[in-house]
Amino acid sequence: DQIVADKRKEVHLRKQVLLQEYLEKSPLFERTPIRMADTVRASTTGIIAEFKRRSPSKSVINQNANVQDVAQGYEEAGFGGMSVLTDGKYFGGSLDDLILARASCSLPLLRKEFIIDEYQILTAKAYGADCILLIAAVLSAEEIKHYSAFAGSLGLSVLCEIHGEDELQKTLVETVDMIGVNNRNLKTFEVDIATSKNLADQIPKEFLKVSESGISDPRTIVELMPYGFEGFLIGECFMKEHDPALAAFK
Ligand code: IGP
Repeated sequence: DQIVADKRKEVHLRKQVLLQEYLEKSPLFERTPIRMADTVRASTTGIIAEFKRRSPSKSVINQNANVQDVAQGYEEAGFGGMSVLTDGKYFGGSLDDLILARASCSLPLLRKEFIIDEYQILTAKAYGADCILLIAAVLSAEEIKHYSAFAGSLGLSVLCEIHGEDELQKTLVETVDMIGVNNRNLKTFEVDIATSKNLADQIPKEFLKVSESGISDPRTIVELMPYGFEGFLIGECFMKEHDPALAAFK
């Protein structure tokens, strides 16, 4: 048993080294990632705007939007960052969207993905991401520690997403930069801004606080600011419009 367990670890590591050697040849691997927490703080609104074609909760949001136009629009609107869904099956995204966004704007990019392996962190970097998402609901404390440290070793920032108090404890590691409170319950899809308000004062100051999902009114941002939130992740509100780039200016 021990031999096989050790062999599994060894093979996993060798695969990773091989992949890293291969991906390191991609020109984007050389690029120094932007620290998203810094640009979010420096922006006037703190908005991280998302590119999302579909979602399990809403099905189709926008099937025709062009990621390059949207990336340019988000940058011109002065946002603090852009989030790009790369899951194909449930969100209609891809790594192509990420690399096209990278080519079209200079905002820091968050690879919005369900990360369960180092492979996805390496590809995030190779396709131009600056930041990765770790979802506490689907990862153990050990995994969060391990994946955030690995991302950090590549120069990538880490946004760790929580929905409840129980998940918060798992995310309190040095290699996590930002903590995002998801106002949407991933099981019931119900959205409640009170989720952010209730968790806010339990998040230590060293993390940039982000409120995620269900924000469609500037008044919600103003309402959340006194709770210490500096970042606001907004998708549908822009993407549901025919021209999300234009919607970003409203
Ligand atoms: C954006 P909204 O309600 O503005 O479209 O939400 C973002 O928070 C949401 O897409 C999201 C998400 C996620 C998507 C939050 N956490 C995890 C996929 C996976």
